[in-house]
Amino acid sequence: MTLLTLSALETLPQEIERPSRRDDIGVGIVHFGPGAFHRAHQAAYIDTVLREDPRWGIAAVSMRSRGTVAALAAQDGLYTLAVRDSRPSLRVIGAHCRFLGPDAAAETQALLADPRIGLVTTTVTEKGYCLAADGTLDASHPDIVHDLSGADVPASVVGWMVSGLAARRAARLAPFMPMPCDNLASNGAKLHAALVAFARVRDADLADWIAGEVRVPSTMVDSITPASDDLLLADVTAALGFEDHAPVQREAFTQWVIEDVGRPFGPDLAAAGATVTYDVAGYEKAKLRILNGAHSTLAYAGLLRGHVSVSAAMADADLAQFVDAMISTDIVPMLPAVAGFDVDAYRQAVLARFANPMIVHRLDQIAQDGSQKLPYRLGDTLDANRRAGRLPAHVVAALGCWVAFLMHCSREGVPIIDPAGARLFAAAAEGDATTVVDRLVQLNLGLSASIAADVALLGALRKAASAAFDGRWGDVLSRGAQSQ
Ligand code: CS2
Repeated sequence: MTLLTLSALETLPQEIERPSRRDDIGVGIVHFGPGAFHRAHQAAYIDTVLREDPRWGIAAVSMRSRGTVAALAAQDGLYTLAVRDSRPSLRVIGAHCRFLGPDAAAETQALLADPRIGLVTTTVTEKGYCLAADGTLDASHPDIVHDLSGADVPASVVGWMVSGLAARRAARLAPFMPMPCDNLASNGAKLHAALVAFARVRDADLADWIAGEVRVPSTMVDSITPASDDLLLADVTAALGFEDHAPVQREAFTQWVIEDVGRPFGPDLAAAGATVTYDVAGYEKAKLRILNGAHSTLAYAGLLRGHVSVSAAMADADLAQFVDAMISTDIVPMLPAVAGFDVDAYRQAVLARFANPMIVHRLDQIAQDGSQKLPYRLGDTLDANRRAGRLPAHVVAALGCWVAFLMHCSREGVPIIDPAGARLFAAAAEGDATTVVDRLVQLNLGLSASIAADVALLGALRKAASAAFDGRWGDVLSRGAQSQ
């Protein structure tokens, strides 16, 4: 079958939305990490922007493998976005116009130095920012050590950005605006601080320039995007009549909240549906703690209870009730109020989104990288509760499920997909749940080292992990009754 390329656009079935692709599209954005989430989310907004303003085409940079960029390049950057909802739809996106793999370092460097590039966005997952547990640059991270040793081609996104900013400064050009699009609280402030810290090791003047001249907005990104699978490929190919090797799928709901940093972002993202606001922190916290916190909880508890997908876990009434209670009892009371944001409506909407039967979002996808995700998703809620003198029993139970999940993986020989996977595997291999909790706390892995001094919390965590590991579900899921 013929591949989806520009020449296919005219013959696509009528009902498939297509890009208003013009020959004059220029590259205005460099994006690191063109995985499914980026293609389903930011790229769809940019595709809308390009209808009005052709300057903001995306150069997709993949630092590790050529797979995705090669597939996109072969299709003239076109791919299908399948919206899986009660009213499913297909849209061909055409927002990308350059495709740079690990073999294209010189081109990437040249693009970052090019003043036409206004925005450098990233979706490299939480671990991709090379941050330590306290959210600052991890100077001992192998990629940072590599980049700071003066290697020609950076391995980290922080290294890439600093090298691009250095080139801008050397040429007396304005900096580009870095824009992180991953699920980290205060992602803009964290990336900014990491860029400054990285530059400081090499060149104090450059560090000062980045501190003073470069603005990094924080963003909240949201749209449930299950990994692309064979079924999607087959569905899309059948509907298009063309072969597409880079399709993505997501729910209809999509949200992009961007911090207003007092400078234009370049593309008019607000006109394309993004929210630009001074108060991104409120949205960010609500999303990370409610949606992502509940997601991770469903992932670990759901996998332990034999479920495969989020919607299947939501069909487990005890689990669904537990997660709902966790949001209301432990999470919402610790959220700052955001003007015009109805948190209860948000809670209900999130739970309804999870139950969407059209989306098969695998729990094992969400369960990955727990040591990186949990501090933002559940840890911040835990801390806020402790500061308020409360013991958030549901959150403790959810963390106990993570520990039990690690113990099962380790004892059944199932690899733990996490940057700290080998250490987690070793920590969970032997001993009872109490011992494993204590080890993780000591290692500051997923569970904060500060818990060691919090006797009540440590005791509750040990109990929760034991109950979850033993499968005493009555105890795990009724934790709410003990909330204080
Ligand atoms: C999920 C998120 O994989 C995960 O960890 O919790 O990717 C989630 O689907 C998105 O943040 C939704 O916007």
